[in-house]
Amino acid sequence: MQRAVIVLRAKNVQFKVTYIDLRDKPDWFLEISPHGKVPVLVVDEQPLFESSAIAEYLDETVIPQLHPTDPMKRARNRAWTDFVPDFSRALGGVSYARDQEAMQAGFKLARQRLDRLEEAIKLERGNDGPYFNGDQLCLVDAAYAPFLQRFTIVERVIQSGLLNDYPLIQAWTNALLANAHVIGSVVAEFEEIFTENLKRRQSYAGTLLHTAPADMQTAV
Ligand SMILES: N[C@@H](CCC(=O)N[C@@H](CS)C(=O)NCC(=O)O)C(=O)O
Repeated sequence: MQRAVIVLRAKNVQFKVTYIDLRDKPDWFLEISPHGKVPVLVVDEQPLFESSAIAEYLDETVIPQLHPTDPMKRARNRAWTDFVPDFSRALGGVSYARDQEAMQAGFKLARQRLDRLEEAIKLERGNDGPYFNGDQLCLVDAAYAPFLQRFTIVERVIQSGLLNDYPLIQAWTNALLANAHVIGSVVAEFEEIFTENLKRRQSYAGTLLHTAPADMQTAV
């Protein structure tokens, strides 16, 4: 969902967001979302699902092109975008670990995935960034931003210093979180909603949080 919004914003497309309560999905949504998942992009009454398919469709139909123009570079960008589910699951293993022991195991896997990504940035980029390909936000950036943003919130709570060993990813994360399209891709109270979710999911990180408003639900 957030990836699609970042891409729509980066392309200056007019759009309307409808948030779905994923614990109580409306019938109209289930009719247009084959797997009952967000995001769904409706274009001229035709629904499109899957973040990557939506991002690719937007990149083919609306300027500015966010993928690199060189076919080899573009393919490698797609390959690194395909790494996002593995990467986000690993960070989730830290964020949603139920206790300290599980969190330690989470760090181990997260480090393996962060090693891969840090190396990729080093090899792929050949410039100072700060984004994945250089000084312009691209589709790979839009794919990783939501997970790096969530992990940054978790990190403020757990203060593990995990990203200190990954200077390229840390600098990339800082640039993404300062980007107006990324900032505007979530609701203003996103951090409260996300931290409330950490608590609701009984994560160890959630237990480190103190007071927070009750009964908030995420729709992102
Ligand atoms: N591969 C899909 C994954 C989408 C996905 O897992 N969406 C989650 C929220 S981030 C969802 O809608 N979950 C609701 C459910 O599975 O019932 C994509 O990238 O679009």
